[in-house]
Order: sequence, then structure tokens, then C-alpha cells
Amino acid sequence: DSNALAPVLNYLNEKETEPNRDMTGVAEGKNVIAISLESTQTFVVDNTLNGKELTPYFNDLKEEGAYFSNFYHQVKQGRTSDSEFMLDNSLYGLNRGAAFFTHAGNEYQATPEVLGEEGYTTSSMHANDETFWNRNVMYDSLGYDKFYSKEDYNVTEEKSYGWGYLDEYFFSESLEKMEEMDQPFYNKMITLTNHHPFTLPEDKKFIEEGNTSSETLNHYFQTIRYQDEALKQFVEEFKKSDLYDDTILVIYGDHFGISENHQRAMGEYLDKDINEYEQFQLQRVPLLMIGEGIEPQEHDTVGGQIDLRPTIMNLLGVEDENPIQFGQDLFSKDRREMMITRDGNFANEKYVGVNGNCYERETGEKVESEQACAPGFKEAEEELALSDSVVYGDLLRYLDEIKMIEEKDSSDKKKE
Ligand code: GP9
Repeated sequence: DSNALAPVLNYLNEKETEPNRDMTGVAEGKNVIAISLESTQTFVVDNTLNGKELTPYFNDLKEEGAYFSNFYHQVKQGRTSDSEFMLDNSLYGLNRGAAFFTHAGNEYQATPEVLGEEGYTTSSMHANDETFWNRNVMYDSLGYDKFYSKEDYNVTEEKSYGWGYLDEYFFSESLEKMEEMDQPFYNKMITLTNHHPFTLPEDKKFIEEGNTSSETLNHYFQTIRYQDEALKQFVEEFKKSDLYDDTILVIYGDHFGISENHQRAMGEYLDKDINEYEQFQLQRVPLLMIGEGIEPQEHDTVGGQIDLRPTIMNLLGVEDENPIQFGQDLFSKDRREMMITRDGNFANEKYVGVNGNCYERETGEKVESEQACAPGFKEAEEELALSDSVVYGDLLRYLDEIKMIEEKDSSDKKKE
């Protein structure tokens, strides 16, 4: 029953942090376009292959917004769907399987639902089969008005490769759709081309392949470069459109592309030994937010995908009445610098805790004292268990009941 929410609410109340009030509502009433970049890791940003930048466009674009360089993905087996789950709920995905499949029947009070009540049109765009990751079912539970899937795009064989519709066509058709949309809107766009095994048609290869011992990584450089070009074409067109002044862009990487099976090759490319600390740090993904009121600046705060929802809601100035969220505003001055992975590892301001080991976050130096990381591991375990209790117990269905109790309490107090 609703009592099961009590430990979760207690925990979250204790952790509650004031969002950055200077940023509250700077994007009030604006459209939100969240762009999920497939398999995009932070190590590609400002990096080169044979002297050529891997993401030349993004490298420049990040100077126009708030760029987060210590932002991590937090997904597990549900991959892209886990990142969507976190973006829209600020709840952790599950340790096994994908909540998009196993808990699509739950009650949620997700971002699309909350923004829908504020008069937003909400949609997700992804040119793959609508059933992939059970999106067609889960999106209803999350409250999306519309899902533009493969069948809504002019997908042809010439415009497809590998996993499907090439990003450049996906982006340009998506922009046309957004131009027709009722505003304000909240729209998520999910790219696809930079997906394992990272293959491309010859004429879309803008750089040479890599020469490490991993063919996967060698090809990844090319699909990353391709995606960057597609992003450029989209953002440049978007800037010319009427939408530009009324929209904030939230661009983030969904998860890693290069798994730990390719550590040796990553080490060859990055010219260092990839130990467990480095492997952990490779789980950083880029996050860039652009829009009026968002000051161009690089932020080194430690955060993760769990923090996206509260950050976006604060920018929009929307009073989000769902108190069950594990993230915090990334712009908050008092934020808890903490990022918890689904494996119970973590990064905080000082340390990175991986598999029971402890490292100085900035240097990677091993910390021998067990005490240093013990509180972080404990917090990670507790937080994941509480988030799981919400998902496994379908506890958000009790939110309305709790709100009613709270409202009654406060009106009783007023009467006293
Ligand atoms: C599939 C796309 C990729 O529709 O989202 O999924 P992934 O394998 O990256 O989770």
C-alpha cells in the first residue's frame, strides 16, 4: 500500500536540494528537444584520429551552451530504453532486463504526462520499428501523445543502412514534423546510425577508419564522425527555423558504444592502460544544453542521466508534483555531486568507487583506505534498492493518495 512509499519519501526528503533558483523558469513555455545520441561517449569530444576531429561540429557547438564534462550514462541491459526511462522518470532502470519491457504496465508520472498537463504537446521520434524496446506500449504509460516511428518516415533502401534510416534523413524529416507541431512541445529524438557494429556506406565515411586492434572501434570513429555531420545539418537548419528562439536543446549520449571487450584497443587509441578506473571514466557521455537563459559554460559537476528531468523541469519553471525522483538539478549550487551506476559503483566529487575499490576521481590514484569510498557504496546500494522498490512495487500508483493526505494535512494545519 501507500506506506511502502514512506521509506522512499523519507530518503528523498533528506537528500532534497534546492534547484538553482536563478535558472528557474529561464525557459518557461519553451519547446524542449531532447536529442539522444546513440552510443556516444565523451572520449570522442575534442579528440582526433590522424589529426582529424571526430566531432568537429559538436566541439564548436558546446561553446554555445552549458556543457557537462563529468556526466555519465547509468544504463544497464535496457540500454537506450534505460536512458529514456531515466530521462522521463528520474528513476533508475533495473539491474536485469529492461523496465520498458518488464514494467510497462506500471503507473508513472513521467515528464510527458506532467508537461502534457501544462499544455505541452509531447512526442518521441525514432525511425525504428515501434515495437523495439516495447516503446509503443511504454510510451503510452509515460504519457506521450505521439510516437513517430519508422512508419512515419519516408524510409527507403537508398536512405538506409545497417540498423535502418540514416540519421541525416531522420533529422531533416523530424525537423519538418516539429515545424508543424502545436507549441510548446516536448520532443525526444533518438538517433540510430552510430550503433554497433558501426558500419556505413562508403560515401558517408568522412574520415579514415582507425588502426587499433579492434575493428569495432576502428569503425566507431567513422560513424561518430557521420553522426556529427548529421547533427550539424540538423542544428544549422533548426537555427534558421522559427523554432530556434522558442526552444531549448538538450543533447546527450545514451550509453557507451565501445564495451569493455575492446579495452586493449581503447588503450592503443588513448595511449594509456585501461584499468577499471579508466573503464569507469569511459562511461561518461556528453551533455549539452542550449537555449536562451542558459549561459555558455563548461560544468564539471558530477552527474548522470537520472538528473536530466529535474534539470529540465527547473529550466521550464514547471512545478513538478511528482516527489519520487532520484536526480537533482545539475545547475544547483548545493547539489550532491554523486552519480550511481546500476552496478552499485559511483562517482562523487572526490572519489570513484568501482567493484569495491576506491580511486581519486581526478587522478585515478588508488585510495587504500577502505573508509574513503564506504559511504558512497552504501549510499549507492540504498538508493538503488529504493528506486527498485518503486518500480517493482508499482508504487507511483499511490502518489495521488499521498498528495491527498498531504493536502489534507496542510489544510488541517491552516484551520488550527
Ligand atoms: C533501437 C535503438 C538502439 O531502437 O534505440 O537501441 P540500443 O541497442 O542502443 O539500446
